[in-house]
Amino acid sequence: MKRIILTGALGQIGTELTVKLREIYGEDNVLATDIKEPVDSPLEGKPFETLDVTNYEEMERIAREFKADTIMHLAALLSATCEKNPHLAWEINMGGLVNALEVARNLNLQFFTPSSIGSFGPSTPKDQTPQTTIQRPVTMYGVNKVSGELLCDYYYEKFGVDTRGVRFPGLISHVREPGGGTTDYAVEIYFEAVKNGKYTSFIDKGTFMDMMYMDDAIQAIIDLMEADADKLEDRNAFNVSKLSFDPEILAESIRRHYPDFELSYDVDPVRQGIAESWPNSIDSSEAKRQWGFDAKFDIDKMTDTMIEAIKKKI
Ligand code: VAH
Repeated sequence: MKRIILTGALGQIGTELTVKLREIYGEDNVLATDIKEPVDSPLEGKPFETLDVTNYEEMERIAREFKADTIMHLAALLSATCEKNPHLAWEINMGGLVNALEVARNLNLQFFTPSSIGSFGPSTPKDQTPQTTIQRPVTMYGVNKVSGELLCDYYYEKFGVDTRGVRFPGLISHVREPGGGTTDYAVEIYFEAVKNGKYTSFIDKGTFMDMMYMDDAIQAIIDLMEADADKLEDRNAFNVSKLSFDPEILAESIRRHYPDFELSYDVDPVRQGIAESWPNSIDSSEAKRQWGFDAKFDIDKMTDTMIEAIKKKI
C-alpha cells in the first residue's frame, strides 16, 4: 500500500482509519472521500474529495487522478438504518461495493472492505461461531454483507483482484460516534455515563454481542492489508473480535469509574430482533493463524480509555 483512497472516510471507522493511515503512509498519500465535506472532523483541511459511491465514473476518475494503488471501501448504511429503508440500503451497500470492486479491477488496486457479524443469522451456531459456517441472515444489512463477502471472493478468484476483508463486531469509539447501528448502545452508554450518570439501553439485558475497541479494529485492517499474500488461505470475511458482553457487564465496567451509574431499559424491538439474530461470540482463530490478528483492549482498558477521552471531549 502506498497511495490509498478511502470511501466513507467520515464514518465511524473511516475517520480513525484515515488519521492512522496518514500517520503511517504520509498525509498526501491518503485521499479521504465521502458524500459530504468534513465539518468538525479531524479530516477537515486535509486531502479530501466529495464522492457518491453510486457514481462509478466519478469514483474511477478520482482514484485514477490520485494514482491510488489501494482502495478501502467503507461507505455503507448500518443494520438498523437498512431495516428502515432496505431498497436504499441495497442501492448504496451493493451498488457502492460493485463500483469499488470495478475500480479496483480496472485500475489494478488492492482492495479492502469490512463485513460484519451481521452476516450471520439465527441458524448460525451462536457461541464461538466459526469463520466458515451457516450464513442465513434475516436483515437487509446481513444480506448485503454475505453478498459482499461472496462478491469479493469472486473478484479475487475470477479477476485476480487482491481483495481482503474482515467481519467486524460492534466497534466502540469516541472520535466519531456510529449512526444507525444495532451495537451503538455500547458507545452511547459511555457518553451518557460521563454526561448524566445514567443510560437507558435499547438492547435488553442478557443480549450478548461481539465488540471491539476501534484501535484494535484499525490495527487489524492494516495488519491484514500488509500481510504476505502467500500466507492467506482465505481472503475476505475473517472473523475478528475481542470482547463479548451484554449491557449489564458493560455497566459493571463503567461502575469502576461511576459507582452510582444507573442502567435502565427501553428495548427497541427492531434492533433487539437484529441483535438476537447475531452470534453471542465469534471465533477469531483463523485471523490469528493466517495473519497474526491480535487485539489489545479488554473491557476495562476500553472503558478507562473511553471515559478519559469523553471527559476531555465534553
Ligand atoms: C451495526 N455497528 O450495528 C454495526 C456493526 C456488528 C455491528 O455491523 O450495524
